[in-house]
Amino acid sequence: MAMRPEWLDDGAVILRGHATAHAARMIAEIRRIACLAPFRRMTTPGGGVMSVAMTCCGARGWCSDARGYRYVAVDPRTGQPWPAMPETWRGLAITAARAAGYDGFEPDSCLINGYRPGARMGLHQDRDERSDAPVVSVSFGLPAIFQWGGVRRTDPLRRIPLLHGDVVIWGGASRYVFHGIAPLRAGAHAVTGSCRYNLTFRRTL
Ligand code: MD6
Ligand code: FE
Repeated sequence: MAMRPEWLDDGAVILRGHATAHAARMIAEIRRIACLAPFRRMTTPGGGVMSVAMTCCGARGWCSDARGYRYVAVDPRTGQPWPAMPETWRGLAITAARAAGYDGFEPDSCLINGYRPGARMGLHQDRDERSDAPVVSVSFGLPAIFQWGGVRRTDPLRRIPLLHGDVVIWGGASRYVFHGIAPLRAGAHAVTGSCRYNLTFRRTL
C-alpha cells in the first residue's frame, strides 16, 4: 500500500495501515510459528517476569534470562532452531524500510510479542543488535499507546497510538531512542480477540 509516511522523529516514520491487507494471513502464521516455538514470558536479569509473551522466528531470536539479553540461534525452550521467517514477512519488512528511506534492509530476526490486557513494555532502548540497521515494527489487534522519548531515559515522552496494521520504522538518529508500550487496555478486536501482536524485524549481526 503506497501511503504517505507519517513523520515520527528524525529517522523514524509510521506507515499507517501498511500491513492491514496482510493481517489475517500473518496472524495465522503467528499461530503456526507459536506451535513450533511457543509464546513464553521471559525472566529479566533483575529477576522479574515480563508481562508480554514472546516468541521469535528467523536465524536468531531474542532471549532474556537471569544472565542478560542476547540473540541466540536455538530456542532455549525447545532446543530447536527458531522457525523460519516467512518470506512474505521478510518482503513486507524490506518494502516498509525502503518506504522509510532505508534501502538494503536485510532482517535476520523477527521478535513476536503477544500482549493481553494489562501487559506493558517498560521504557527501553533496542541495543542488543550488533547492527545499527533500522527496526521495522508491525502491530496487529488491540490498539496500544506507544511511548516515544529521546536518547536519554529522562527525555519527555510522547504517546502515539498504534493500531491494527500500523508499521513503524526507525533507524538513523532515532535508532537508540527510549520507547515503551503503556499497559494494554482491555477490548475485543475482530481479528485477534483480546490480544495485541507486535512483530519487530531486526538485523542482529
Ligand atoms: C511493541 N515494540 O510495539 C514493542 N522496539 O509492542 C518495541 O519495543 C520496539 O516496536 C524497537 C523497534 C520497534 C518496536
Ligand atoms: Fe523496543
